Amino acid sequence: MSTQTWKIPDGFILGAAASAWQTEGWDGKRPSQDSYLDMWYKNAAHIWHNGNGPAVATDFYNRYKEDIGYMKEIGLTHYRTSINWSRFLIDYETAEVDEVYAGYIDNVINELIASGVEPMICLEHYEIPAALMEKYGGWGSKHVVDLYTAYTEKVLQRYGDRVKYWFTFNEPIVPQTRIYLDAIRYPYEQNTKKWMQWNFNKALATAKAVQLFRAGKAWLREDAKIGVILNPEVTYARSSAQHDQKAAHIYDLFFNRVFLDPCIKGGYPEELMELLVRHEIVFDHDEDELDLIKQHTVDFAGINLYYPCRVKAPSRQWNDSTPFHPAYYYEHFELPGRKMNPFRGWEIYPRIVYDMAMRMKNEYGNIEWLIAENGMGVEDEKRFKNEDGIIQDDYRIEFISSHLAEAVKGITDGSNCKGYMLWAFTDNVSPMNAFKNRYGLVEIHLEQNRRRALKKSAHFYRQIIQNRQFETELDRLYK
Ligand code: BGP
Repeated sequence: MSTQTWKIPDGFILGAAASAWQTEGWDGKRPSQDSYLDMWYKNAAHIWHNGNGPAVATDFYNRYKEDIGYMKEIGLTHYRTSINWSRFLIDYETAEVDEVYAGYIDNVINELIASGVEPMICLEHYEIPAALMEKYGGWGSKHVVDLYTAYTEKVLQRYGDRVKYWFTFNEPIVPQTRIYLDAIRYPYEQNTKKWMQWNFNKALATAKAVQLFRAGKAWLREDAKIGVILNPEVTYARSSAQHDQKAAHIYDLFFNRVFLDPCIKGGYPEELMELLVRHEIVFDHDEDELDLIKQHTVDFAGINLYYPCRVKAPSRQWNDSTPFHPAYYYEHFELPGRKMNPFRGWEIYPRIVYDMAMRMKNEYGNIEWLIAENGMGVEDEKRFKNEDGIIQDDYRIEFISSHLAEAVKGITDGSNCKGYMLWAFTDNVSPMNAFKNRYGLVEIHLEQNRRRALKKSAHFYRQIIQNRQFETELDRLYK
């Protein structure tokens, strides 16, 4: 079989990602420090795979030195995780810091740097304090935006001297889409207007964090940058027909441009605003807030890319008594013959990376960006073990190489893509699918006290990082 060799540009980041709540576990956490995720898990543990959840997770809180040792062994250039807002503070109103947890974050950052792995820190990966959900309705409240800004200030003051890459949120659209659009997460309320308010308030919180960042340069490394991690779904219409194109266009406005535009361009698309007016879901805002968003766009963007989104014009009748949902304008479409990851139910289509690269170049001012997550979750990986007990995850190796190849193509064609972060470094806890689909370069043995073991993909990743090149099989490329 013929192969193609891909060269990785100098300075290109090759790292891995995770988050606080998906790895740390609750050891040492005070009873008053539940996050939204902790509250959801406590209220509905029965829907979490085999009852696993954030309570122990990977026990990174106690085992970070061991894990960072593996990062060093693999040679990761960067590791991205989050700070758990709900644990970082003792009092969310006064932003009083929990010195024990803050000391642990100090240790993690220092250990990473000492191991030659550059930390990237995200300020919110769904870890809003449960108390703020209960008291103020979470991100629906402008007061919560201010509390987040006060938390951000404490974090930047404390770690700004050592961390170059900062992110305001990971996938800010996701919690409210699951909670208020689809109503599949606690507290199970379908409310499209609240969904839109959360979207706006998180864009506003990003702008406020950027404002603080620019004003607080004294605490920061000279080369520090602040960005946001978004998960725009690369959206393809079923056909070239106008009705299908319209479905894709509107999907893109509601689910992608709703964050891409305010965070990168500083404002909302007019067409989106018209749709919000038409369906009576305009968010509560004033001119000063819009101006703040306009003046404080991010330095760079993290983009999480897993699967393509395919849509077609809706064929069903909308029931008049059903409140508005963007699905009024589209239906999902399954491409016949598509390649699937059946465990996660996501189509595999590496071309999304190239198409996103071109979009960032052509529509978003060729802003600096990186693939902040990409990876493949597979169930029951034990069946792929060889006689030495090492998981032979060739499917993951193929997944990584085919997506990375599309990134290299995008760079060749002028996109400002600066790196690739694999999801995830170790197996970890997914929302509800906790430890079901395994994503890691490093296996976590749940039955053996969470013992760690490198998978075949970890060795492959180490080689890519060392050699700065890799190969793909030509006939597997996506045209
Ligand atoms: C992203 C999240 C991650 C991670 C990943 C894999 O959306 O940022 O936190 O969970 O998806 O998805 P899942 O865990 O649902 O399989």
